[in-house]
Amino acid sequence: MRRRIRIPPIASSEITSETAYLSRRTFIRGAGMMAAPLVAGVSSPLASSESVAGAPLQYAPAGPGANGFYTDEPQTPFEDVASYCNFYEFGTDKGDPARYAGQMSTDPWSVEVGGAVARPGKLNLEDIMSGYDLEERVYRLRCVEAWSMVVPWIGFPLGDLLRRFEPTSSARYVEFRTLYRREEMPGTRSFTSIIDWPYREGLRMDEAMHPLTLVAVGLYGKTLPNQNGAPLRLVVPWKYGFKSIKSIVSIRLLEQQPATSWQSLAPREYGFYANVNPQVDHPRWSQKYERRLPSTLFRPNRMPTLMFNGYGEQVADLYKGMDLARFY
Ligand SMILES: Nc1nc2c(c(=O)[nH]1)N[C@H]1C(S)=C(S)[C@@H](COP(=O)(O)O)O[C@H]1N2
Ligand SMILES: [Mo]
Repeated sequence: MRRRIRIPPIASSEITSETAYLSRRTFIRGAGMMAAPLVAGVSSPLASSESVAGAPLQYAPAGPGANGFYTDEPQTPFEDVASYCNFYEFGTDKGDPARYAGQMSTDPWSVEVGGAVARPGKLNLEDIMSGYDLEERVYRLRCVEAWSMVVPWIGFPLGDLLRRFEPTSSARYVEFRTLYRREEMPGTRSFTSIIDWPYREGLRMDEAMHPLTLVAVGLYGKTLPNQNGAPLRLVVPWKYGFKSIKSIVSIRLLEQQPATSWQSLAPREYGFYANVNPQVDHPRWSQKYERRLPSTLFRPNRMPTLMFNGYGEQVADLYKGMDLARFY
C-alpha cells in the first residue's frame, strides 16, 4: 500500500529531484560509500546556444475547442522551457540537459517499430516528418516534482504513427525507448547514474491512441531543442512528465505491460499509470499544488493541481472503475 504523508504546501527547494534522492539512497544503502557528486567527470559542453538552434516548422496553429488541444493560460517562455529540463541522460541538474545535450547527434535518426504489428519496420526521420500535417498543441506539462509549464508543442498524434504499422489484435501496450549513446550522454556515464539505460516508458494501447497523445517534433514554432527531446518525443499531457519520453528510437507494441524506467527504480513512488492526481500524494511530498514556471522565490506562481492535469473531460473515461490510488 502507498504511504500517504500529509505535507503542507512546500517550497520547491524542499522537493529533492527524483534522481538526486534516489541516487543518494542507493549509495547509502549500497557500499556504505559517502554521498558522491551527482554527475562525475563530464567533458566540456558545447555552448548551449548551439543546442537550442531550431529550424522553423510549418504547422496549423492551435485554437480554442473542447478537445483539450489548447489552453489560453500564459505560456512558459521559451528560455525557461529550454533551460529548466529533466533529461537524465545528460545529468540530474535542471541545467545539465541545456549544457550537454548539444553533444547528442540527431542526424541521421530513425525509429524502429516492432512487436505486435502487421508491418514492422524502421522509418527515418524524413519519412516520419513527411507523413503528417503538423499541428500545434498548447498543453500543460506537470512534472511529478510539482513544477509545471505551458508549452506550445508542434507535432502529430501518436495514433497516426502507430496505425501506419497496423497493430494486431494482441497489441495491448506500447513500449518506448530513448536513444542510448554513452559517448554523447554524460549522465549515463556517471557512476552515480541509477537508471538502467536506455530510458523506457509505456502506455496502454487506448492511452496511446488517444487524440491528446502527441509525438512532438517542435515547440514555439521550431524543431525541438536537443534538451527537450529532439528530434521527436512523446507528450502525454494528463500524466506526470516522466511519461513524456524524449528522443525516441524504438517503439514496440506488446501484449504485456512493459517495465518502465521509473517504475523499475522505485515502484512505490512512480507507477505505470502516473496520471496527474492531486488526491494521491507522492510518498515524499504533496501533489496538491504545483509551481508554474517561471517561478521565483518571491513570485512562486503556485496553483492547485487539477485531476488528470485538467484533461479529465477528455480522458477520465479511460479509467472508469479503476482505483487510481492503487494504479497510480
Ligand atoms: N529519455 C528521457 N525522457 C524524459 C526524461 C529523461 O530523463 N529521459 N525526463 C522526463 C521528465 S521527469 C520530465 S518532467 C519531462 C521534462 O520535459 P522537458 O525537459 O522538455 O520539460 O521529460 C521526461 N522525459
Ligand atoms: Mo518529471
